Amino acid sequence: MARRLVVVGGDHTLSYPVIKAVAEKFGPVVLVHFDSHLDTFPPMYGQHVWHGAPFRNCWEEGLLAKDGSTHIGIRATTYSAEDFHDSENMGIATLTAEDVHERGVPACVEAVWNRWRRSGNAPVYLSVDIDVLDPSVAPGTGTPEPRGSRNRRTPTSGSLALPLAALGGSPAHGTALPSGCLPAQISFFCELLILRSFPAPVCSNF
Ligand SMILES: [Mn+2]
Repeated sequence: MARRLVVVGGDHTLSYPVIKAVAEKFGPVVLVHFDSHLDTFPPMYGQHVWHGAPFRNCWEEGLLAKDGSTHIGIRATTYSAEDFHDSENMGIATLTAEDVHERGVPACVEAVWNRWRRSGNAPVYLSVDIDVLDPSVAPGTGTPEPRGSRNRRTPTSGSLALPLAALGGSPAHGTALPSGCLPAQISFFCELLILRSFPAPVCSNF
């Protein structure tokens, strides 16, 4: 039976120590990363560890599998022309929000799955940043980005409805925190991935 670790809460800085702990036990992880931002950015104001850099921190320490990781839902402005290039060099492919919209969820799941297979059964770290959703349905975040996913999909079963209901942003940044039904499209996406049963630890950071 697959071993699973679920981490709820915190900002993305948290993914760095969690992946470090997982990779030390199970080996380098494949990242399945839902976010409007890459979060592979270089140091900001001299700060090496910050919420925009967890996956760079991991890559620098060899905690990510050399290939097979994917960002999903990316649409935010980047800081430099090098940002996508950097991320690609870390072995992480990008499905933008536009890609998901144009190609559809099942095709994107297939792409993520096929990329994971290239890793040779690496453990999977699945991370969902609330700002992957459109701020019209999930405004409670410090880094809202327009043109995100809304509420177009209905989950096919309830298996992920509970953890996703716990999704929350920053109360200081909005009063209308997402309810359990709003992250439905991500739920659908995650379910398709998890129901295919990655034969390896799946770690989630919502
Ligand atoms: Mn983000």
